[in-house]
Amino acid sequence: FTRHGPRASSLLARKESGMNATEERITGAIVRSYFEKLQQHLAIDVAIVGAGPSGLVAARDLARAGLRVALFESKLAPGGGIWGGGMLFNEIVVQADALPILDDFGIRHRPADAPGLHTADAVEVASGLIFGALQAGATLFNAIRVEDIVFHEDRIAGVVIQWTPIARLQMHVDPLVVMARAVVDGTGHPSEIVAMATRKAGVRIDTPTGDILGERPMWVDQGEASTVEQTRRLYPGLYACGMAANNVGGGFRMGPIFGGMLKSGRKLARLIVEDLRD
Ligand code: 48F
Repeated sequence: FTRHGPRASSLLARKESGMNATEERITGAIVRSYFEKLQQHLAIDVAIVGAGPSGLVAARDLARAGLRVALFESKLAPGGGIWGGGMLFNEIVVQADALPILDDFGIRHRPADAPGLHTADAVEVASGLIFGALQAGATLFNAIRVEDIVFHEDRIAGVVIQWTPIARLQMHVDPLVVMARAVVDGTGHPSEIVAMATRKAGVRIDTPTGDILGERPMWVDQGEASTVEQTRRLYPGLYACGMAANNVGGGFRMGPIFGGMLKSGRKLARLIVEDLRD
Protein backbone atom coordinates (compact mmCIF):
# COMPACT_ATOMS: atom_id res chain seq x y z
CA PHE A 1 0.00 0.00 0.00
CA THR A 2 1.11 3.55 -0.60
CA ARG A 3 -0.38 6.59 0.97
CA HIS A 4 -2.65 6.83 -2.10
CA GLY A 5 -4.30 3.48 -1.34
CA PRO A 6 -4.29 0.02 -2.96
CA ARG A 7 -5.23 1.08 -6.51
CA ALA A 8 -2.45 3.63 -6.75
CA SER A 9 -0.03 1.07 -5.35
CA SER A 10 -0.91 -1.53 -7.99
CA LEU A 11 -0.67 1.09 -10.74
CA LEU A 12 2.73 2.05 -9.42
CA ALA A 13 3.78 -1.60 -9.33
CA ARG A 14 2.62 -2.09 -12.95
CA LYS A 15 4.48 1.05 -13.96
CA GLU A 16 7.67 -0.02 -12.25
CA SER A 17 7.54 -3.50 -13.76
CA GLY A 18 6.95 -2.01 -17.22
CA MET A 19 3.43 -3.54 -17.49
CA ASN A 20 0.94 -1.56 -19.53
CA ALA A 21 3.83 0.28 -21.13
CA THR A 22 3.62 1.11 -24.82
CA GLU A 23 5.64 -2.02 -25.57
CA GLU A 24 3.04 -4.20 -23.87
CA ARG A 25 0.19 -2.44 -25.62
CA ILE A 26 1.78 -2.89 -29.05
CA THR A 27 2.22 -6.61 -28.48
CA GLY A 28 -1.29 -6.92 -27.07
CA ALA A 29 -2.78 -5.12 -30.06
CA ILE A 30 -1.03 -7.42 -32.53
CA VAL A 31 -1.89 -10.60 -30.66
CA ARG A 32 -5.56 -9.67 -30.20
CA SER A 33 -6.14 -8.50 -33.77
CA TYR A 34 -4.27 -11.46 -35.32
CA PHE A 35 -6.21 -13.99 -33.27
CA GLU A 36 -9.49 -12.30 -34.06
CA LYS A 37 -8.59 -12.59 -37.75
CA LEU A 38 -7.57 -16.22 -37.39
CA GLN A 39 -10.65 -17.12 -35.39
CA GLN A 40 -12.92 -15.61 -38.04
CA HIS A 41 -11.31 -17.89 -40.63
CA LEU A 42 -11.37 -21.30 -38.98
CA ALA A 43 -14.40 -22.31 -41.07
CA ILE A 44 -14.73 -20.40 -44.31
CA ASP A 45 -16.30 -20.52 -47.75
CA VAL A 46 -13.10 -20.62 -49.82
CA ALA A 47 -9.50 -21.45 -48.92
CA ILE A 48 -7.10 -20.44 -51.68
CA VAL A 49 -3.67 -22.04 -51.43
CA GLY A 50 -1.03 -19.79 -53.01
CA ALA A 51 -1.20 -16.03 -53.52
CA GLY A 52 0.02 -15.86 -57.11
CA PRO A 53 -1.79 -13.83 -59.78
CA SER A 54 -4.60 -16.32 -60.39
CA GLY A 55 -5.30 -16.84 -56.68
CA LEU A 56 -5.28 -13.10 -55.96
CA VAL A 57 -7.75 -12.29 -58.76
CA ALA A 58 -10.01 -15.13 -57.63
CA ALA A 59 -9.81 -13.91 -54.02
CA ARG A 60 -10.92 -10.41 -54.95
CA ASP A 61 -13.87 -11.58 -57.04
CA LEU A 62 -14.98 -14.13 -54.43
CA ALA A 63 -14.77 -11.62 -51.61
CA ARG A 64 -16.71 -9.12 -53.68
CA ALA A 65 -19.42 -11.75 -54.15
CA GLY A 66 -19.78 -11.79 -50.36
CA LEU A 67 -17.95 -15.06 -49.63
CA ARG A 68 -15.53 -15.52 -46.74
CA VAL A 69 -12.17 -16.08 -48.40
CA ALA A 70 -8.69 -16.73 -47.03
CA LEU A 71 -5.46 -17.01 -48.99
CA PHE A 72 -2.66 -19.11 -47.49
CA GLU A 73 0.79 -18.23 -48.81
CA SER A 74 3.88 -20.14 -47.78
CA LYS A 75 6.27 -17.27 -48.52
CA LEU A 76 6.57 -14.06 -46.52
CA ALA A 77 5.74 -11.98 -49.61
CA PRO A 78 2.61 -12.89 -51.58
CA GLY A 79 2.64 -12.39 -55.36
CA GLY A 80 4.15 -15.68 -56.53
CA GLY A 81 5.93 -15.51 -59.86
CA ILE A 82 5.01 -11.92 -60.69
CA TRP A 83 7.79 -9.95 -58.97
CA GLY A 84 10.68 -11.09 -61.15
CA GLY A 85 8.98 -10.55 -64.53
CA GLY A 86 11.02 -12.49 -67.10
CA MET A 87 14.44 -13.59 -65.89
CA LEU A 88 14.42 -10.79 -63.27
CA PHE A 89 13.60 -8.09 -65.85
CA ASN A 90 10.71 -6.82 -63.75
CA GLU A 91 8.18 -6.20 -66.51
CA ILE A 92 5.37 -8.57 -67.45
CA VAL A 93 3.32 -8.93 -70.62
CA VAL A 94 -0.49 -9.03 -70.67
CA GLN A 95 -2.76 -9.58 -73.67
CA ALA A 96 -5.37 -6.96 -74.59
CA ASP A 97 -8.32 -9.14 -73.55
CA ALA A 98 -7.07 -9.34 -69.94
CA LEU A 99 -6.53 -5.60 -69.52
CA PRO A 100 -9.99 -5.04 -67.97
CA ILE A 101 -8.80 -7.12 -65.00
CA LEU A 102 -5.74 -4.91 -64.50
CA ASP A 103 -7.99 -1.86 -64.89
CA ASP A 104 -10.32 -3.24 -62.25
CA PHE A 105 -7.39 -3.29 -59.80
CA GLY A 106 -6.19 0.17 -60.92
CA ILE A 107 -2.91 -1.27 -62.26
CA ARG A 108 -1.32 0.71 -65.08
CA HIS A 109 -0.16 -0.81 -68.39
CA ARG A 110 1.11 0.39 -71.77
CA PRO A 111 1.01 -0.98 -75.29
CA ALA A 112 4.07 -3.02 -76.23
CA ASP A 113 5.75 -2.77 -79.57
CA ALA A 114 3.84 -5.90 -80.66
CA PRO A 115 0.19 -6.19 -81.72
CA GLY A 116 -2.22 -7.14 -78.93
CA LEU A 117 0.44 -7.16 -76.22
CA HIS A 118 0.91 -4.74 -73.34
CA THR A 119 3.51 -4.42 -70.59
CA ALA A 120 3.14 -3.59 -66.92
CA ASP A 121 5.61 -3.06 -64.10
CA ALA A 122 5.89 -6.40 -62.30
CA VAL A 123 6.16 -4.78 -58.87
CA GLU A 124 3.06 -2.66 -59.50
CA VAL A 125 1.16 -5.74 -60.68
CA ALA A 126 2.16 -7.83 -57.66
CA SER A 127 1.48 -5.12 -55.09
CA GLY A 128 -1.69 -3.99 -56.89
CA LEU A 129 -3.20 -7.48 -56.99
CA ILE A 130 -2.40 -8.06 -53.31
CA PHE A 131 -3.87 -4.70 -52.29
CA GLY A 132 -6.97 -5.22 -54.45
CA ALA A 133 -7.68 -8.67 -53.02
CA LEU A 134 -7.38 -7.44 -49.43
CA GLN A 135 -9.37 -4.27 -50.02
CA ALA A 136 -12.21 -6.37 -51.45
CA GLY A 137 -12.39 -8.29 -48.18
CA ALA A 138 -10.19 -11.36 -48.70
CA THR A 139 -7.81 -12.21 -45.85
CA LEU A 140 -4.23 -13.26 -46.45
CA PHE A 141 -2.22 -15.46 -44.10
CA ASN A 142 1.41 -15.33 -45.16
CA ALA A 143 4.33 -17.50 -44.06
CA ILE A 144 1.80 -20.32 -43.63
CA ARG A 145 2.16 -23.46 -45.69
CA VAL A 146 -0.69 -25.81 -46.52
CA GLU A 147 0.83 -29.18 -45.85
CA ASP A 148 -2.21 -31.42 -46.20
CA ILE A 149 -5.91 -31.49 -47.01
CA VAL A 150 -8.96 -32.54 -45.01
CA PHE A 151 -10.86 -35.40 -46.68
CA HIS A 152 -14.42 -36.14 -45.48
CA GLU A 153 -16.78 -38.60 -47.11
CA ASP A 154 -15.66 -38.15 -50.71
CA ARG A 155 -15.14 -34.43 -50.46
CA ILE A 156 -12.17 -32.14 -49.88
CA ALA A 157 -13.29 -30.28 -46.77
CA GLY A 158 -10.39 -28.07 -45.67
CA VAL A 159 -6.67 -27.43 -45.42
CA VAL A 160 -4.02 -28.40 -42.88
CA ILE A 161 -1.77 -25.45 -42.08
CA GLN A 162 1.64 -24.97 -40.55
CA TRP A 163 4.08 -22.05 -40.18
CA THR A 164 6.57 -22.21 -43.06
CA PRO A 165 9.62 -21.88 -40.76
CA ILE A 166 8.43 -24.85 -38.71
CA ALA A 167 8.07 -26.92 -41.87
CA ARG A 168 11.48 -25.76 -43.17
CA LEU A 169 13.20 -26.61 -39.88
CA GLN A 170 11.38 -29.95 -39.86
CA MET A 171 10.31 -29.37 -36.27
CA HIS A 172 8.07 -32.08 -34.92
CA VAL A 173 4.99 -29.87 -34.36
CA ASP A 174 1.42 -30.80 -35.23
CA PRO A 175 -0.44 -28.47 -37.59
CA LEU A 176 -3.87 -26.80 -37.30
CA VAL A 177 -6.87 -27.05 -39.63
CA VAL A 178 -9.08 -24.60 -41.52
CA MET A 179 -12.35 -26.02 -42.84
CA ALA A 180 -13.61 -24.73 -46.20
CA ARG A 181 -16.52 -25.38 -48.54
CA ALA A 182 -14.14 -24.97 -51.48
CA VAL A 183 -10.36 -25.52 -51.56
CA VAL A 184 -8.43 -23.95 -54.44
CA ASP A 185 -5.05 -25.13 -55.65
CA GLY A 186 -3.27 -21.94 -56.70
CA THR A 187 0.20 -23.28 -55.96
CA GLY A 188 1.54 -22.81 -59.50
CA HIS A 189 3.60 -25.33 -61.44
CA PRO A 190 3.63 -28.19 -58.88
CA SER A 191 -0.17 -28.19 -58.24
CA GLU A 192 0.66 -29.36 -54.73
CA ILE A 193 -2.87 -29.57 -53.39
CA VAL A 194 -4.27 -31.64 -56.25
CA ALA A 195 -1.20 -33.88 -55.93
CA MET A 196 -2.09 -34.44 -52.25
CA ALA A 197 -5.66 -35.32 -53.23
CA THR A 198 -4.59 -37.89 -55.82
CA ARG A 199 -1.68 -39.33 -53.82
CA LYS A 200 -2.95 -39.29 -50.26
CA ALA A 201 -6.74 -39.44 -50.65
CA GLY A 202 -6.49 -41.61 -53.78
CA VAL A 203 -9.26 -39.67 -55.51
CA ARG A 204 -9.84 -39.70 -59.28
CA ILE A 205 -9.97 -36.11 -60.46
CA ASP A 206 -11.79 -34.75 -63.50
CA THR A 207 -9.12 -35.40 -66.15
CA PRO A 208 -9.03 -38.09 -68.89
CA THR A 209 -6.82 -40.36 -66.72
CA GLY A 210 -8.26 -39.34 -63.36
CA ASP A 211 -4.78 -38.15 -62.40
CA ILE A 212 -2.50 -35.14 -62.97
CA LEU A 213 -1.43 -35.06 -66.64
CA GLY A 214 1.66 -32.85 -66.09
CA GLU A 215 2.92 -29.70 -67.74
CA ARG A 216 4.30 -29.80 -71.29
CA PRO A 217 7.10 -27.60 -72.73
CA MET A 218 6.66 -24.01 -73.78
CA TRP A 219 4.06 -23.05 -76.39
CA VAL A 220 2.71 -19.68 -75.34
CA ASP A 221 -0.60 -19.48 -77.22
CA GLN A 222 -1.60 -23.04 -76.33
CA GLY A 223 -0.52 -22.63 -72.71
CA GLU A 224 -2.42 -19.40 -72.25
CA ALA A 225 -5.61 -20.89 -73.67
CA SER A 226 -5.36 -24.14 -71.69
CA THR A 227 -4.72 -22.33 -68.38
CA VAL A 228 -8.18 -20.81 -68.64
CA GLU A 229 -9.82 -23.93 -70.12
CA GLN A 230 -8.41 -26.20 -67.40
CA THR A 231 -9.61 -23.92 -64.59
CA ARG A 232 -12.43 -25.93 -63.06
CA ARG A 233 -13.72 -28.11 -60.28
CA LEU A 234 -11.66 -31.30 -60.20
CA TYR A 235 -13.40 -33.13 -57.37
CA PRO A 236 -16.11 -32.17 -54.86
CA GLY A 237 -14.67 -29.29 -52.86
CA LEU A 238 -11.47 -29.11 -54.94
CA TYR A 239 -10.62 -26.56 -57.65
CA ALA A 240 -7.44 -25.42 -59.43
CA CYS A 241 -6.47 -22.16 -61.09
CA GLY A 242 -3.44 -20.69 -62.89
CA MET A 243 -0.39 -22.84 -63.53
CA ALA A 244 -1.72 -25.48 -61.14
CA ALA A 245 -4.78 -25.95 -63.38
CA ASN A 246 -2.54 -26.01 -66.44
CA ASN A 247 -0.27 -28.65 -64.89
CA VAL A 248 -3.21 -30.81 -63.87
CA GLY A 249 -4.70 -30.62 -67.37
CA GLY A 250 -1.41 -31.28 -69.23
CA GLY A 251 -1.15 -27.82 -70.81
CA PHE A 252 1.93 -26.15 -72.31
CA ARG A 253 3.96 -23.63 -70.29
CA MET A 254 4.00 -19.99 -71.30
CA GLY A 255 6.57 -17.90 -69.40
CA PRO A 256 6.16 -14.26 -68.35
CA ILE A 257 2.81 -13.54 -70.00
CA PHE A 258 0.00 -13.19 -67.49
CA GLY A 259 -3.35 -12.75 -69.26
CA GLY A 260 -4.18 -16.44 -68.82
CA MET A 261 -3.42 -16.31 -65.07
CA LEU A 262 -5.65 -13.27 -64.55
CA LYS A 263 -8.51 -14.72 -66.59
CA SER A 264 -8.16 -18.07 -64.82
CA GLY A 265 -8.68 -16.37 -61.45
CA ARG A 266 -11.75 -14.57 -62.71
CA LYS A 267 -13.24 -17.74 -64.21
CA LEU A 268 -12.57 -19.71 -61.03
CA ALA A 269 -14.38 -17.18 -58.87
CA ARG A 270 -17.41 -17.35 -61.17
CA LEU A 271 -17.50 -21.17 -60.97
CA ILE A 272 -17.20 -21.25 -57.20
CA VAL A 273 -19.87 -18.60 -56.68
CA GLU A 274 -22.23 -20.71 -58.83
CA ASP A 275 -21.35 -23.95 -57.01
CA LEU A 276 -21.64 -22.55 -53.51
CA ARG A 277 -24.95 -20.92 -54.28
CA ASP A 278 -26.52 -24.39 -54.88
O1 48F B 1 3.20 -19.74 -59.29
P1 48F B 1 2.36 -18.60 -58.82
O2 48F B 1 2.73 -17.24 -59.23
O3 48F B 1 0.81 -18.93 -59.19
P2 48F B 1 -0.07 -18.73 -60.51
O4 48F B 1 -1.21 -17.88 -60.14
O5 48F B 1 0.83 -17.87 -61.51
C1 48F B 1 1.86 -18.42 -62.27
C2 48F B 1 2.74 -17.27 -62.75
O6 48F B 1 3.28 -16.57 -61.67
C3 48F B 1 3.89 -17.69 -63.64
C4 48F B 1 3.41 -17.81 -65.05
C5 48F B 1 3.64 -19.01 -65.78
O7 48F B 1 4.88 -18.97 -66.38
O8 48F B 1 2.82 -16.92 -65.60
O9 48F B 1 4.52 -18.84 -63.16
O10 48F B 1 -0.33 -20.06 -61.09
O11 48F B 1 2.25 -18.61 -57.24
C6 48F B 1 1.96 -19.75 -56.50
C7 48F B 1 2.10 -19.38 -55.03
O12 48F B 1 1.74 -20.50 -54.26
C8 48F B 1 2.60 -20.56 -53.12
C9 48F B 1 3.95 -20.12 -53.67
O13 48F B 1 4.81 -19.65 -52.64
C10 48F B 1 3.55 -19.02 -54.64
O14 48F B 1 3.55 -17.74 -54.05
N1 48F B 1 2.56 -21.95 -52.61
C11 48F B 1 3.03 -23.06 -53.23
N2 48F B 1 2.79 -24.15 -52.49
C12 48F B 1 2.15 -23.71 -51.36
C13 48F B 1 2.00 -22.30 -51.45
C14 48F B 1 1.63 -24.36 -50.19
N3 48F B 1 1.71 -25.69 -50.02
N4 48F B 1 1.05 -23.61 -49.24
C15 48F B 1 0.94 -22.25 -49.38
N5 48F B 1 1.42 -21.59 -50.47
